[in-house]
Amino acid sequence: MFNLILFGPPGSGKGTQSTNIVRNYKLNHISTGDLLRDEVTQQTPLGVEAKKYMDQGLLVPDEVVIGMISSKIDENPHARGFIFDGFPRTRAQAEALDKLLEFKNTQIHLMLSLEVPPEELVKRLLGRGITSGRSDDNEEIIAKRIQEYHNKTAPVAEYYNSFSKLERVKGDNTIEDTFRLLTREIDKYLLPVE
Ligand code: B4P
Repeated sequence: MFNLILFGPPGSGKGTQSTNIVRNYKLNHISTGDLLRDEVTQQTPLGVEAKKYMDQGLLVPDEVVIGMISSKIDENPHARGFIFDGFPRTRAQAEALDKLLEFKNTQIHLMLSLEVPPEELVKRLLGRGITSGRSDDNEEIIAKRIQEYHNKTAPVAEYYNSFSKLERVKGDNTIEDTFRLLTREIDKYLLPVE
């Protein structure tokens, strides 16, 4: 099993690149953003609670997100591996993920961090907001999300760096060029599936 974290600030292209990586390597995709938005759409109790945080650009509480991840891993016992997109976003989430994987006799093998300048992030997210209908893709909430990222999420990269699992990848090229840089790192661990 090969387990990858795709990391980076809001709008860095985690969701975009995950789609390409899943196609190439046949990993199971776990996006906490997508899972939470599904819960919101279905108006489940978890979704109603999560929406309060998401609409303000704040992180959803750790225990909510960790519970969701745990059941997704359990649903796919024969996966070739997982790509975690937008998770972990706090040190507590990272430690919980490590414990969950250890329990299954596996681990995180690699964290790829997409590096994109702040002005490009804002431009992309405002662009997406025009068509996505996402209530968090507006100027005020984008600023809040980037601030949350710097306060709570950026330290997670240092956590994995301390285990020599972090690789930083330039994320402000075209989607195709960024994908090539990512595959160069993944290919060191896993062959693409034809
Ligand atoms: P997410 O759904 O994870 O979304 P994101 O960080 O905003 O975007 P991403 O980096 O995936 O960017 P994308 O590829 O779409 O989080 C949303 C919210 O959910 C959070 O704010 C939080 O409230 C909550 N949440 C999620 N996970 C959580 C967790 N673990 N703990 C607590 N709360 C959690 O790209 C953005 C745009 O850029 C797109 O329009 C795309 O087309 C464009 N783009 C991408 N790459 C490009 C490139 N190379 N060039 C030009 N444009 C590009």
